[in-house]
Amino acid sequence: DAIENLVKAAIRILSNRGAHVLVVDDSMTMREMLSEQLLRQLYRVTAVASGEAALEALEEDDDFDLAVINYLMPEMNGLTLVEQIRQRRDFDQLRIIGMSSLEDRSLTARFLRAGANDFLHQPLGIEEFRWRVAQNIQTTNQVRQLRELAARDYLTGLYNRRYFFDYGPRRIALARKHNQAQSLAIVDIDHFKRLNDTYGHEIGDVALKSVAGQLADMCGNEQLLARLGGEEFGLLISGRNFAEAREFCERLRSSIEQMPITTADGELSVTISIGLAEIAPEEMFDNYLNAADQFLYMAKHAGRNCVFS
Ligand code: GH3
Ligand code: MG
Ligand code: MG
Ligand code: MG
Repeated sequence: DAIENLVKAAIRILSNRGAHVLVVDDSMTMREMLSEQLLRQLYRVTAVASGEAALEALEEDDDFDLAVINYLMPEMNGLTLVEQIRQRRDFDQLRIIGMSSLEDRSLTARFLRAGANDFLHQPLGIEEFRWRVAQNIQTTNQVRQLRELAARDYLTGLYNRRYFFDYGPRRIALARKHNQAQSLAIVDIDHFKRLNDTYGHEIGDVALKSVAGQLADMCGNEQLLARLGGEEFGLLISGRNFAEAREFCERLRSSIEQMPITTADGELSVTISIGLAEIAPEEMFDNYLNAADQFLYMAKHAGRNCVFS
């Protein structure tokens, strides 16, 4: 018994790293049975007794991968709950498995139509349950991985151009709603062609990665930083007024200038130029980019290693 408890505790600790499953069933016996089974599979489990509680749990926590939902429940039934959830989370954000002990074979189709990915008739075959859960979670993970891959630049690990153009306008709209000041910067490494010509492309890549890493460290998660192409980066700065954004760009510039880049050929350093445009209300994303680009052009003509706005 002691050993079994120890094993259970260990499983619980380990399970904190696994996928997160929401169990919705008004029967406590079922909740316990399903939870135990899921914990054995090393998932994290949140079990609730009603549709209302399920919606609350989803509201609080956006890291759920799968919901297992019973049909017959006193207040809100499972079908309605699935419809409600689908208004908030789409197929690749959250998988849903419906289940019921009713004989009614039409439930499968009704659950699928409402937005469930799968349906199981009770009494459950435990092996079947395990595999359905595992496969649904595997699918969410794969979709997530693909999304992440599609959003990232291979060389630097930063977000890529596609993500910047997809997500940038949405971020601007969101910050506008919250009345947050925003600006857009384009950062470009100076004389990068010369560096490549002098030291070779491989060392050029090392320098590019170092600059990207330093920019990412300084920008943190609040700013949207992406590699737009070549040695050029886009940076959406939110929550700083224009003077603060300019100071921030100046800090970026100076930190890159002072950063030693270690390569197989010894240490070297690079500089960056930055064009910065303030984002006024009601204007289009492309216009800011053009404005920032023109400032960048001026910075280059002014002798590089400077910020223009
Ligand atoms: P400026 O100061 O005016 O920006 O000059 P520059 O040489 O940096 O600009 P230019 O646009 O003339 O050249 C950019 C160079 O960046 C050309 C290309 O060889 C290099 N480059 C673009 N992408 C990569 C990359 O992924 N790796 C390496 N090593 N070099 C790259
Ligand atoms: Mg250039
Ligand atoms: Mg350049
Ligand atoms: Mg360039």
